[in-house]
Amino acid sequence: MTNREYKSGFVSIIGRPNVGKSTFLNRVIGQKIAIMSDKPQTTRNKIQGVLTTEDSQTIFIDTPGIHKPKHKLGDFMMKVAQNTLREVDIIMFMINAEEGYGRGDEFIIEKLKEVKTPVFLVINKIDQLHPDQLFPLIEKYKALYPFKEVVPISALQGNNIETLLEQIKTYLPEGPQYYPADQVTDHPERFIISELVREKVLHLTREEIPHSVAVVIDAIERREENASVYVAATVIVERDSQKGIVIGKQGKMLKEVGQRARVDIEALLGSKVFLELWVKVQKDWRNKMNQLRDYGFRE
Ligand code: GDP
Ligand code: K
Ligand code: MG
Repeated sequence: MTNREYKSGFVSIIGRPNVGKSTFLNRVIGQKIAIMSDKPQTTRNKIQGVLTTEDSQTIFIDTPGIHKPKHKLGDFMMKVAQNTLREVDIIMFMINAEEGYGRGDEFIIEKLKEVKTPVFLVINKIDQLHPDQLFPLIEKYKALYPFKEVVPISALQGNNIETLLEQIKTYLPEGPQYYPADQVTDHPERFIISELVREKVLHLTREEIPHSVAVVIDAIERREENASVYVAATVIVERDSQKGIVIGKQGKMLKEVGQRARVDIEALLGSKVFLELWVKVQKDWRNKMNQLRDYGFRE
């Protein structure tokens, strides 16, 4: 494997609920799912899976706000969604062959018109369709948007998946292998939650806290008794003076950070959230994190 020929990049899978996004990912990735990234373009996005082959690595990412219209998502999430669509290498727009065009699709196609990223139309569940019905469906969608590729698949039965992966590869730029081939996921929401808290700290403290501030999620626990989620997080700064700023007078700043972050986390999880925040000074935090990462530690 020469580095020169290696291809890698990011693919955002969007589509209405139940079109088969998870089924597709499970088929393609199986257990080999990763969730953490240092790459600026993927922060604030949930990494759903990393597919590593001899000559390519495809990182599938979730785009909050595009396929979750049920939740009332804040400006932040919508901004995230739009930026994501701009920054990925390929957008996979998945539809359900059985259902045809629907209102959720209309919303998504409007968003697609605002970006230049190549878009694939992936028609899933073709096992449920008579072949005669496929062509009119393709024509219908082609009239709505200039898709770069149209690929009918069955994520459940595995039909045409290899073709789709080959097509994806042809659109990926040359690039490095970002992730070790064997990384597995832990809690998929962890990373977004830490970024939501971090964003509030940066926003509310303005320029006083450097961007290197880190947020580590200590716990995410579902509490069945009151249908809520308990989240504990630690804001890690590098100096005592920064700790004072983040906590604020009589804890006012930290309280404000917590309140704002909680609202966004509730929108993200679609559930009531209790958020507990701590602040810790840890000198040389960044270097230590980098060392830990070499051993496979994930934030
Ligand atoms: P998501 O909400 O987009 O992630 O959709 P899921 O992957 O959870 O799939 C929703 C339902 O569609 C599940 O019951 C899947 O088993 C089913 N499904 C997914 N792909 C296919 C397919 O190719 N054919 C058929 N017949 N069912 C599928
Ligand atoms: K890239
Ligand atoms: Mg799903």
